[in-house]
Amino acid sequence: MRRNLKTLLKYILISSVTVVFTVLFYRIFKTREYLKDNAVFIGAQNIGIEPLAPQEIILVDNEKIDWHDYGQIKRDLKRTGRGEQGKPEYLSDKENQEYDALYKVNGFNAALSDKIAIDRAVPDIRHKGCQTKKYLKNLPTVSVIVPFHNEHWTTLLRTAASVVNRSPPHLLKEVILVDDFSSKPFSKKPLDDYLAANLTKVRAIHLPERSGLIRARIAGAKAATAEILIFLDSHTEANINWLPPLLEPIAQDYKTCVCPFIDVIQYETFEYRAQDEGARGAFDWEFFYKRLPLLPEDLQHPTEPFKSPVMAGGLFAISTKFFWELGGYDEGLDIWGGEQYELSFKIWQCGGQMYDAPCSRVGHIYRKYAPFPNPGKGDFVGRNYRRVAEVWMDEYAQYLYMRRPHYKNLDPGNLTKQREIRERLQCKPFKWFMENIAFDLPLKYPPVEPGDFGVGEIRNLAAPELCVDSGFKDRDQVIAVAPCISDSKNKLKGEQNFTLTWHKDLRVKGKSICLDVSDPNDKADVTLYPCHGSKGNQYWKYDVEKQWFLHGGNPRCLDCDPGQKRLFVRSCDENSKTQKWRFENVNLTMIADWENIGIK
Ligand code: UD2
Ligand code: MN
Repeated sequence: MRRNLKTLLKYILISSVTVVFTVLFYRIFKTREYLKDNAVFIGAQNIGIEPLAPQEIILVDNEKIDWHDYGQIKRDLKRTGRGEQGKPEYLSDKENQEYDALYKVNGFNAALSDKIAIDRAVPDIRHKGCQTKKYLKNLPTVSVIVPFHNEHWTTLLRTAASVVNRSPPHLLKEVILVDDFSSKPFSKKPLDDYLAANLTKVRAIHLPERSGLIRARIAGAKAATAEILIFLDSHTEANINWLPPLLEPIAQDYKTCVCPFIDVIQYETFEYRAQDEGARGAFDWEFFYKRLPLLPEDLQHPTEPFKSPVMAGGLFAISTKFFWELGGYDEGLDIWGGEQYELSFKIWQCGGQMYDAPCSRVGHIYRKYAPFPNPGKGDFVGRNYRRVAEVWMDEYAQYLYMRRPHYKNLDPGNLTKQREIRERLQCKPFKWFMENIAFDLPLKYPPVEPGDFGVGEIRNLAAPELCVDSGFKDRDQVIAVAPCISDSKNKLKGEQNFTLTWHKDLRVKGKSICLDVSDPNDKADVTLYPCHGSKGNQYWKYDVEKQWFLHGGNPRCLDCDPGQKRLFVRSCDENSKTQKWRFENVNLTMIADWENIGIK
């Protein structure tokens, strides 16, 4: 009996020990697997792969910390002087002598830049929620790459200094300035010497020939040694705590590209301010960079990264691994332009994703004009666009060619390598990108422009001798009604031809000046203003049944006072005859399809 009990106890003991060990082994094994999958980016080598208690490691992996450098923030706040805190600054009369010469070669007020400290403080204009946001404790290391061609020396150095001063030192491995065959004297030895003496993490690579910004970035990326590549323009300023929000999404999934919010450094005064509250990157069918509104779900989480169809181009973070898996940039892209679309399309179509991170902000000088002469390369922008369109855009390329027929005659060069990349990575069709990522782009930028909803004179029903007349006026001027020209035998003067375009604005025919109402009060004046093709003050809808011209989202009706010849908008009234208008030619089919054309 006793023996039996003893055997039973022994048996229980052995089995429980086995169970405990199996569970423990399984957990260690799983953790190792987890670490292996993420090892490249969570820096597993730093935290040690031999876990004592596996649960703790997982905790460490997901641990988030406050990355703010409060010492630096405090020092910055105390700074006073010219252009400090991103305040607008001006040159004195005496200093003005250099203004013109430096403006001409830079396209911005470089003389003023020289009066502002290289390490000036910029204002913290992030969303308030960013101040308390925490990010993963284990973040990957960074190489910052800055291509430059004839950048002015103080804006270049300010770019480098802002990165060094506002990045956690153990994350920032190096800053590589890639000198794209600049001819300004400072770009050579003086720059190297300055960096060696003052900014030791920063070095310059001098390219032996003009390579253009795309190949300059590739050269920088080849020299880079960190896990993440961050590209910046050479006239930027990194803002408070800019790095962690860019890195965390990549640490979580290496096939992710993250862009900061790009703030505006005003080209005249160097004032630092926000561009807007954020938007998704897009393009029109001439390949001008455009922006689409945030989606409702994005607006709900103002400090969270949101998906963006295309990047602006100059400022973004990407893992070194993913960048090279994608084949880097197309080396056939020359000088400037198109690479932002190439990389964006590639990222999305080939299994990656792209985000904008609202809590990471970097200022950029948008030049007043591009000061660099064409380096004798003809229409390099057109050729670049053609390369990108041919490789990535499938049947959608035609919409570009429709607007720029001469692209069809440009020789894009050899595309074999690029097509191979698309094939090898089994990238999705452009149609997939348009339907899933840039799904709202065609509403604002239709591949084929719809016609007009209506065109012609706008005649009042209560006073049928009167028509809306813009009177050859210009921006901000109030317009009225006047005797209809078409009735007159002796050729009255007036401007009474209008188009209700697919943009849902009412334009003076043949001009890009629109009927605009900004006053919210009753009987508000109608003025003229350059068409901006977006909702609000310039939105007009024609109601065929009621013969109303409805203005704005909270509609009021176009109305007039025939006695005073005044034109205005006021609340719609079914019984008012002065609110009824006959629009000369309306496209009834298009009007019936109102909701599906242009903006909603
Ligand atoms: C935008 C992008 C820019 C790039 C460009 C399209 C932003 C803020 N800027 O124009 O990064 O994507 O669209 O290609 O998103 N550079 C060279 N070699 C050259 C020409 C330029 O190194 O032959 C440098 C230049 O000094 C600068 C960078 O490339 O650092 C971008 O050029 P940019 O500032 O003239 O372009 P930007 O901002 O007008
Ligand atoms: Mn730039």
